[in-house]
Amino acid sequence: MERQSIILTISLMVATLMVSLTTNWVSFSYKAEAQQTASNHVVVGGGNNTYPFYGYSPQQIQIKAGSSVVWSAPPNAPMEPHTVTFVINNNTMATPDAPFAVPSSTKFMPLPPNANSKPNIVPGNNGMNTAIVSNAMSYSPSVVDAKGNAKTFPPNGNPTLTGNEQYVNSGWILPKGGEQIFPGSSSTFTVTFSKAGTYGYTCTLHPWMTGKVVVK
Ligand SMILES: [Cu+2]
Repeated sequence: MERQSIILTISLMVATLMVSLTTNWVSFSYKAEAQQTASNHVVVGGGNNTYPFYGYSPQQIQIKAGSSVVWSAPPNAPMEPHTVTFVINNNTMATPDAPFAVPSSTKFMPLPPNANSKPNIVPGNNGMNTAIVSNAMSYSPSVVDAKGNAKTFPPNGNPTLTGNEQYVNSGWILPKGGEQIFPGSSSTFTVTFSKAGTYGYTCTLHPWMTGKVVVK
């Protein structure tokens, strides 16, 4: 064999070995990552301050009827709030800010006093003014039942989704410690699914974030 072709053969062997090592390493690290999340656990958000992650991982999860899914914000993630919000009836979608009608006699007082703040009030019908305020149904753990009754509940309320609800919202989910900065928020949210079906959910703050729970 000529010297050049020997060098070429050796180079090819080294290249093949490197490709094979790299492939094994990639599949090994992928498996290691996949094993980090339990089958009923979904990570909400994450990343770092330079590259925050806007999403749920895994994006789709499959469970058995009667079991629960736990969502949580990873520790050390940016203090960026997210929600896990099931909007079964599209009319119940809650925006972060919403208009409310108040009697014209009602005055809004700034808190703290003398703060540089002013409610956004526009004239409405029938002697009512309209104030634009933050919407508790978007920020807080809340549910709209089958009859349309809306109520908020404390963080970690662990609601059960029977399939008849129109709207179920986790409220703000933040990394541990976030509840001190944003009272009423939580680092985890658990929902029990009693009935088979496919349940899509979204984040009220970032509507492009979507996930799915398949209950068999
Ligand atoms: Cu979000």
